[in-house]
Amino acid sequence: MPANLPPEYFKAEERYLQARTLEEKISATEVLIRVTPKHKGTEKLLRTLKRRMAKLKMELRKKRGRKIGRGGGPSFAVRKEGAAQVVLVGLPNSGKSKLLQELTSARPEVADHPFTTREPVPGMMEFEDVQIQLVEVPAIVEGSSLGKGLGVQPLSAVRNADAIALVADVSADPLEQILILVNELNAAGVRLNQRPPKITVQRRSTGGIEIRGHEMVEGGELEIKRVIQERHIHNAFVVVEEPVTREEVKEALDESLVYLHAFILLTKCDLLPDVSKLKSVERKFGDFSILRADASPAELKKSIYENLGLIRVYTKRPDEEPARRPVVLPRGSTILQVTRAVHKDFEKHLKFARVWGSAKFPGQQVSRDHVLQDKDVVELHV
Ligand SMILES: Nc1nc2c(ncn2[C@@H]2O[C@H](COP(=O)(O)OP(=O)(O)O)[C@@H](O)[C@H]2O)c(=O)[nH]1
Ligand SMILES: [Mg+2]
Repeated sequence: MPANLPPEYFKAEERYLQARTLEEKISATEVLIRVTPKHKGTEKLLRTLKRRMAKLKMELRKKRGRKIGRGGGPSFAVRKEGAAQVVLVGLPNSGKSKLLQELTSARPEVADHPFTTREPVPGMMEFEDVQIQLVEVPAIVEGSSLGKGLGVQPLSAVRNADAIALVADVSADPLEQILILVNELNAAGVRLNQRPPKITVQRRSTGGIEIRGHEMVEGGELEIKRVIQERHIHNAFVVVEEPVTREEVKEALDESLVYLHAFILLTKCDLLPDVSKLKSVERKFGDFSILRADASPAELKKSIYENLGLIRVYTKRPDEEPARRPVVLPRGSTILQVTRAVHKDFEKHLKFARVWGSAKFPGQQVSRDHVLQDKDVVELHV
């Protein structure tokens, strides 16, 4: 059976072949495993890749003399704890460690020499009754995606996050720093504050390629077919839901891309920023929230929490007090999602729910698709 390997596979293979360090080899192999389609024809290849990965990690462990990567998650990514993970990404000396110290109980070294932090450092930020994990990622420099500085390792540590804080020092040129960060992340397949083009590809085993909405593709049906076949996909049902350019078709089919929410966090505001430079950041990144690190810790924590697009819901049983710890869910979640989060079997048994907070009146009975707000209390009747 043919393996049907996508172009990202060959790109990653090229990266693997050119890798000079173990870290680079691991990162490339990670991508190879991720983008290899999972079917009978690739079983042997996947086995080989996984064996290679295990070997590389063992070598790295030996080299570092300790264990890396926990819980079988992607290497370099820090295992998530708390309601969400926010990674602090910035150039050397941008003030990442200092932020982590101020907002969490982690005690990373703060120093005025670059690359003090060489591995991701997690810390837990307490905001009211929610815990948000902040992770300082080793510094990124112009060319990180090509192996400069600490190489691609810091870039690969962000892929698993729920949000990215782009940390920029206002006493240097903040716009230039943010542009470098965005470019390097882009080159590593991380898209910020964007959504993937609305194209879905459902693979199937026979029937050729069927496309709905091909008139919305730049270059038409022939073009989209060409891109799909380039990926060695020969049987699929494809739906295009919005007008897309050639480039967007490629993006939509590139499984190695991740789409993350990002915001800007300006540091060293005490060093009298050049106002015109700050204005240029606002102009260029109007669709990013811009937070200042010189806000009080309480305000800063609140802004970070608000950037995550989460809501807290306190569930209760009839005639009992609401739970002290909230269930934390994405904004827009409904009664149904709360029910699932509480217990996977609850959904079938849910009779009705009452809501305090977002309901028209306290304790109103609502349907299972009622959209909840932060701090709602929900009484589940099962
Ligand atoms: N004046 C001033 N200096 C800061 C601030 N934050 C960090 N620094 C200094 O900048 C240098 C780098 O800080 P650090 O947090 O280690 O940066 P990192 O490399 O991004 O982790 C250190 O000398 C810090 O004392 C700040 O808000 N104001
Ligand atoms: Mg640091």
